[in-house]
Amino acid sequence: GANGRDSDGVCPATSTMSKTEEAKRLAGRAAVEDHVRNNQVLGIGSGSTIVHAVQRIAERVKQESLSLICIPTSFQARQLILQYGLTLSDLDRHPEIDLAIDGADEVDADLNLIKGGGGCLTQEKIVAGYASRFIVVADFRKDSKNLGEQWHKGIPIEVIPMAYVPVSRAVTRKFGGAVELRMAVNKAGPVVTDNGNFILDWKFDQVHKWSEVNTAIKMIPGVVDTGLFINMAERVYFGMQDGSVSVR
Ligand code: ABF
Repeated sequence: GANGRDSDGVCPATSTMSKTEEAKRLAGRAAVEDHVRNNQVLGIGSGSTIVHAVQRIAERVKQESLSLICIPTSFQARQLILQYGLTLSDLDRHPEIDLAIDGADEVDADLNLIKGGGGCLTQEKIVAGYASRFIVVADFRKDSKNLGEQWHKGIPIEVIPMAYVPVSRAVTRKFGGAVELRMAVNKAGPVVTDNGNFILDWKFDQVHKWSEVNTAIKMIPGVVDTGLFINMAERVYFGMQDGSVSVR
């Protein structure tokens, strides 16, 4: 998938759709069914689950002659919008979004999220932040009680490249744990975001007050944004293993 981590060890070409992929599909389609309406400005998230939502949006645009405008959260989302023939726009022309739909890496009991496993957190947070409503689509693996119980790769933090060392030190000094610079899959260099920045993955070692931690990390000079989405999601659609969709 776009994030290179959705394969479940099952090859889609040779098997039926995996349980996880089917769960993503159910969640993505259900959210579009319930919330997309004519004349909306939509925020389009990133990752592998959102692909299914975009497919359903494109079907409905055709079948119901919907008039929709799509604002991407990443280069991937932009390509997806274009590939499915949807109307691409931006926040200059549409600074108010009616509905943003996006994936997540983990969702806790209060609908706080970890995002950015795929690297697109900053634009995702901007789009979600200027949307009247923010709906998340995910498979059953993302459902969690406390952050960190399901997602073990830490909290992504987008940083200005020149500051990644002092930011790493400031985060561990204040909040403990360990910080890693995210490297490209071939280890040839760091991952570079759509905004030309680096990503730190902060592996925290205790449960924190996430709202406070998020604010404090954002205040560290050099930090662009964090993958903590606190109090932003209105509803989360989980595709379940039994083929149902659970809405929280
Ligand atoms: C992006 O893709 C990220 O914020 C999040 O990490 C991830 C979700 O992707 P997937 O749907 O592939 O799990 O939205």
